[in-house]
Amino acid sequence: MMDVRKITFQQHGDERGQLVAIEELLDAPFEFKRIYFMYDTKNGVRRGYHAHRKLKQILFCVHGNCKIHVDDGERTCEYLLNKPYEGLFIDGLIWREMYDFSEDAVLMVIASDFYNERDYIRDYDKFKEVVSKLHDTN
Ligand code: T46
Repeated sequence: MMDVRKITFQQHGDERGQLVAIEELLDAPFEFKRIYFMYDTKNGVRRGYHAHRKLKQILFCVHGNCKIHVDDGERTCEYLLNKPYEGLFIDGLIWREMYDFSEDAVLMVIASDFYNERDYIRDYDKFKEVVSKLHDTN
């Protein structure tokens, strides 16, 4: 089963506008160590093209919109992120690609761990191999 799902976070709205707060283990289903964001993404760019071995993340398009393609080695799914209070939770061994960024898109990610290149699988065939080994042992 693909462990990817949208999470709708509580909006603390009042007459001044909106505020969203994310606390680890309460609003997000993991502890987090890192935040990063991408913006000024050029027209037509598609990025990602990797899976993670262990990392858990939530992706938010806090401004503008973009799409996320996810693949667990058996099936694929596409998600549109276009609300600042909605996040896409992606657990570990999922191939992901981000695309169709609007000009004003800011894609923010909270991650369960520090940046570690060894956690990345950047080759699709290798990803499929790791997934099938995992299925064989389960
Ligand atoms: C992911 C998707 C959604 C760092 O130095 N620290 C960091 O924390 C990150 C994320 C990246 N970098 C450096 C590494 C590269 O030189 O920033 C550059 C761009 O990173 P990358 O090509 O990995 O970016 P994307 O858009 O392909 O993927 C990123 C995340 O790396 C990845 O974990 O799941 O966003």
